[in-house]
Amino acid sequence: MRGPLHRRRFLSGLAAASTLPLSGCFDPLVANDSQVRGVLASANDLTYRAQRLLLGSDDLAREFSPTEIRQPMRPNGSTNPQDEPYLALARQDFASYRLSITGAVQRPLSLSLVDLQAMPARSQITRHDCVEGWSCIAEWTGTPLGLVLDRAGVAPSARYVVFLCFDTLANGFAGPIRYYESIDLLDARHPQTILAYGMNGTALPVANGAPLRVRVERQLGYKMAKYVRAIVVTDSLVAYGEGKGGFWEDRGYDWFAGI
Ligand SMILES: Nc1nc2c(c(=O)[nH]1)N[C@H]1C(S)=C(S)[C@@H](COP(=O)(O)O)O[C@H]1N2
Ligand SMILES: [Mo]
Repeated sequence: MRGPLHRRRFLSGLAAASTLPLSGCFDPLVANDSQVRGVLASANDLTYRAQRLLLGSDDLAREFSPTEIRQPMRPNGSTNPQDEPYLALARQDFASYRLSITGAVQRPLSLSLVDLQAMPARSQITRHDCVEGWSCIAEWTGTPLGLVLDRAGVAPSARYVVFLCFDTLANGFAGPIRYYESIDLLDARHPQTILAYGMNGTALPVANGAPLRVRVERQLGYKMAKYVRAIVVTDSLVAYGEGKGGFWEDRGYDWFAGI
C-alpha cells in the first residue's frame, strides 16, 4: 500500500497519459569535441555563478492554484523502466522500496515510503518546464529533501546531492547507463525541493517516476530525477557517470539549469 494517496489513484485519468507518443531529450550538442565541451563547461560555470548571485537562495518558484493545473502531466524520458530490480518492486506496489541516503552523512539512512510519508509533507502546484520547450502544471506532494538531509546529518565538507535512479537508458557510444542527476546543497535545502510520492492527489504514477521523484522547482525538467533509488551526499561529482553531474549534463546540457 502506498499510503492515503493510494485509494484515489484509480480515479485519476492520468494513466491514459502514459500512452501518449513520447520523445526523449535528444541533444544536438552530443559532440565529443573537447573544445565545444570546454566552452560549454565554462559557460555553464558562468551561468551558475551569475544565477547564484542573482537568485536569493530562498526565492520561491511561482505556485499556482488548483484551477490552473494544466494536464496531462506529460511523461517524458523514461516512462516505464524495465530494469528487473524496479519491476520486482513495482509488482508489490513498492511496499519493499527503500531509499538509501549515504555518503558524507553522519547517519546513513534507509527509508521506506511509509517512513517518508510519516515525515512532514509539502504540496505545491508548480510548472514543469522541459528543455524541449513544453510545460505542464501539476500538484506535487512529498517530503522536503532538507528534512531528510537533516535526519542524515550532512558533513560540513559536502557540496552536492546525487540522485541515483533505477532506469537504464540506451547510450550509443558508451553503452547503457542509469539515469542520475545532482544538485547543490542550496537547491537541496530550498523549501520547494521535495522527494515527491504524490501527484495531483494520487500516488505518483509509474510514468512520472514512481515511487519517488525529485522536484527542484527552479530548474528544468531533466534535473528532476524520477525513479530515485539512492541519494549520495558528496563533495565531488567526478565519480558519477562521465563526471558532469547528470545523464543529460554528460551529453552537453548545463548542470545549473535555472529557469
Ligand atoms: N530517472 C529519470 N528521471 C528523469 C528522466 C528520465 O529519463 N529518467 N527524464 C527527465 C526529463 S528530460 C524530464 S522533462 C522529466 C519528465 O518528467 P515527467 O515524466 O513527470 O513529465 O523527468 C526528468 N527525470
Ligand atoms: Mo526534459
